[in-house]
Amino acid sequence: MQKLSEVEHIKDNSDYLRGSLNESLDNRITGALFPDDTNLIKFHGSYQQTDRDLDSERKAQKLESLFSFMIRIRVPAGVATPAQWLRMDELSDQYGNGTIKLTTRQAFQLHGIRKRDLKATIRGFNDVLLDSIAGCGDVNRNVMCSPNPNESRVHQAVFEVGKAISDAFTPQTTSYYEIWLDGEQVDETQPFRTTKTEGKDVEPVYGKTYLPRKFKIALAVPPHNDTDIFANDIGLIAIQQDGELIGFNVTAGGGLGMTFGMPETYPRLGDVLGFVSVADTLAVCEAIITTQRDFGNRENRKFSRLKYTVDRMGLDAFKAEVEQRAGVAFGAAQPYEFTHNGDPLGWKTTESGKFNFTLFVEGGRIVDTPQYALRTALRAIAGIHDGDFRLTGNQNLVIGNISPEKRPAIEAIMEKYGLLNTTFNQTAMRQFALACVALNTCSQAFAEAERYLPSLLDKIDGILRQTHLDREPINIRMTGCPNGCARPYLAEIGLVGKSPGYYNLYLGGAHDGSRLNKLYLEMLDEAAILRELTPLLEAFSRERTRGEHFGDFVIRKEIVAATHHGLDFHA
Ligand code: SRM
Ligand code: SF4
Repeated sequence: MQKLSEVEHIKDNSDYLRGSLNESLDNRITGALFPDDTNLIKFHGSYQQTDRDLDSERKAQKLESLFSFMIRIRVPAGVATPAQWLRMDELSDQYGNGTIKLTTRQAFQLHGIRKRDLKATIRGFNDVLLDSIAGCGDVNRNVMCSPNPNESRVHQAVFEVGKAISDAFTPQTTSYYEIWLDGEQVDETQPFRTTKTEGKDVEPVYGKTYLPRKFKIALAVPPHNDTDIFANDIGLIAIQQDGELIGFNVTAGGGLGMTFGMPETYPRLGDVLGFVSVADTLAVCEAIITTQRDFGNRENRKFSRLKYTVDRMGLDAFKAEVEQRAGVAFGAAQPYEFTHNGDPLGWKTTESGKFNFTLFVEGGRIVDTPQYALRTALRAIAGIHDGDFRLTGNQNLVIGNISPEKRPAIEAIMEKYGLLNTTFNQTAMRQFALACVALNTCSQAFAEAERYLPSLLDKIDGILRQTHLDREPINIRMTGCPNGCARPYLAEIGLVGKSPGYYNLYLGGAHDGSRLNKLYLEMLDEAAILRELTPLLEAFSRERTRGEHFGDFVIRKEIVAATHHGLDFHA
């Protein structure tokens, strides 16, 4: 019998995620919630945070920390309408810190919202049919999908499967509507469905204690691994025949978080279980989710992710359990090839003769600065756009489905505000770079990431130009802690914050996201990072074989050993 963790008791006693959230929200004495509710609000898509830049100053003045909330708004498969974009833009000013964050899982985040404004903010995006249920918490999160659904018929079909998965595994509790919108589900046009039986909430898939831990699903259409499917609890690799989607190779057990000093925790790539048809996909996903629900560790949250369940059960036993629950036998995995895990930037024509423009967004942050009025530009585009917006899994933005009639006007706005210049005139490494939020809002951050990486890249750009590697797409990713939110362990160059100003350097990830990297050196400051990277990049430029990627080069040269499984990550 497992000794359940504290969070399990909080979920169990919460009456389907209500807890005392209403009382917490009404309490005017503090800007914070009651402690248990800080856990429950995650399931509603929000985190209580403090402004870490101000924490010590406020403490010195014996003031309460400056509490505010981050809200993560789900955007299934990353597709948003211009009206939704405009509303996010408006809410970020009205209640947030004037910025919108495009996350590494194709969602929106608003930061800096005061407790008193939470309801108004949620109402604000509910009006345009967006919600934040399951943005965070021990449930299936925002489902990721290759962000160009209209690029081909297969993309469109994969997008439909992604939507169906998202709908099937959205929590069904009425508490979200009750707490934030003062009622139960208003009508069936609302963003997600709720279920009651005999007047009581039910969660047909999750049960009242939901999953042991967060759960993530992504779909990808080869050759683009732009959703980094191997980092997900479930990954679905689209398999096509004669231009039609026939099914998916299913992966299970991916996840990247680890804790420094605890080698029993490790990043792990999903294993390919086998092939399933489109018709069986939902049943197989449900079987994986319920296997994790019933077999996952509910005692110690450090070991609760599916990756540890798979390694504890053994892959064969896990697969057999899934097949038995789904009533589906996996077929042999079908051949596929990924070539990269970044976003191809710039213009693309869709099969129906419209246009997609993938815009580079540094750190995924939509903000106006004196030099670059990105938020203003996108507001202007949303005001006239007749297509949609697709958030990518690499913190970029596709202005999608632009009609030939609208393209000149949209292009003129992009030209006026410098969007074309930012997208095209960068080193390829910067275009591929990812950085997590880290300071000043993330409670877990040991070091800077999003606020610092651009200035580090300014210096690395110099080395790239000298070594003629400025057009070489080497992927670099930085996080402020080992949790892995910018997927640094899948990067060719991974930098993971250890303490303020110091990073561990990981090398040897595959360019297509199919191999983890390995720790090369610990506790490097900026000078040391540049000192270490310079000779490696020089050697790469001189000695690489034709078409060889940097991640493969450092392994061939035995600078680091290849990591074949999460269990070897620390070896
Ligand atoms: Fe993450 C926790 C931000 C993608 C692994 N993540 C957090 C929190 C909520 C910090 C916290 O627990 O207090 C961060 C909020 C910071 C802030 O101020 O906004 C945070 N994670 C993010 C985002 C916004 C990073 C970004 O810059 O884009 C991404 C939001 C995605 C979304 O829309 O849902 C984000 N996080 C990821 C990913 C990447 C992915 O899913 O592809 C990972 C690695 C994959 C994985 O899940 O293993 C990731 N985040 C974590 C973990 C480690 C989980 C683990 O198994 O150990 C934590 C900490 C935790 O869960 O205890 C975490
Ligand atoms: Fe915060 Fe760490 Fe995630 Fe970065 S990787 S957002 S520092 S939890």
